Amino acid sequence: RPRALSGIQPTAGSFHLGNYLGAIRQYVALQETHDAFYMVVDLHAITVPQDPAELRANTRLAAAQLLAAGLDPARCTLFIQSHVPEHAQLGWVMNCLTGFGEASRMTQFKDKSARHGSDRTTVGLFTYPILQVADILLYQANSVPVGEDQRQHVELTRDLADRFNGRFGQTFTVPAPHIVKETGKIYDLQDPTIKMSKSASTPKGLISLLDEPKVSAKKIKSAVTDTATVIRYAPEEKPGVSNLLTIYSTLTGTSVGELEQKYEGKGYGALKTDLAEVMVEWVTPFRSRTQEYLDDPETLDSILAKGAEKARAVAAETLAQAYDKIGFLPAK
Ligand code: AQP
Repeated sequence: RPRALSGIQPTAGSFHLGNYLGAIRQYVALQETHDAFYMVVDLHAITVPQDPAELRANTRLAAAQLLAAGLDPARCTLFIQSHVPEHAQLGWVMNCLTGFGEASRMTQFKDKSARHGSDRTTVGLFTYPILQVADILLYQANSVPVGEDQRQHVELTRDLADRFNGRFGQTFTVPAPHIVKETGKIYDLQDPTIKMSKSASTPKGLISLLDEPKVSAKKIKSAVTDTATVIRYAPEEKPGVSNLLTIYSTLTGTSVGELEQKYEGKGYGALKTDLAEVMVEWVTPFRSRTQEYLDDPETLDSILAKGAEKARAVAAETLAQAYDKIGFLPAK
């Protein structure tokens, strides 16, 4: 089986609809076809300040949500990044292969550091894409399910894998991004020209999956559309309606074409009311499943312990090969 690897930050508490449709749904799908490794990336979380107690709670909460969304520990390996020290170790190696200018071109860093203010931006935030390179290469991943915003980081991973292999001999699998065209970028409900994002979106623009369902329903109903009334998928011309159609179509498995037909001659209000209901039906069981995992921390921790053990076996082997190729003297 080909390998898949991806990670998600525990920082916001609740995942948002963009995380789910852009990434987590693909994690669930790929566990059927791939030897899949998924992790909660707590090392990435500390690139911005974190309260220790909150970080610990949010890490468990993130794992609980991934299980609630459909990850099955019998079908995939779910673990916490800091439980596998090889990530930081290979991360250092990758830092030493990356050009400063090359790292400076990462647009996510530019966006995020602009948001935090340059005096509060850490070196960790600058180098986090390089840690991500190590995350992926440690598992010899073929496929990396992510949203569109992560494409550049997977490209960097490919470049560094090629560079290492070229310099030291074949060691790493060169991975490809797995980005679903339709849902690779879910947009903010209030400003459908920007992506839905935990740090850039306003509360009204962001659907947090663990919010009260009626809060999410209200946000759908007050989503920004345009002044016309025709329900048609046209991302350039009608970004708001098109975003709602994408969300509706993905959550229900109805094609966008069928939805356009269903709402022909009806106003935006009808579409939003129905989508609000679809959303409530989706988040209600998701919230209760998440709570069930949180109520049983022993089961959750044991899933994560087994996951870390499996992940570590793979990561340690890859790291040992890389260390050997580099010329590090083996510890006796
Ligand atoms: N709006 C989105 N549409 C599609 N996919 C998205 N992802 C994030 N936003 C969207 C994907 O979710 C995965 C996990 O993201 P992350 O934990 O790395 O967090 P992030 O990218 O930092 O998420 P945010 O909300 O976008 O955070 P900020 O505001 O800090 O930048 C990734 O695969 C991502 O592509």
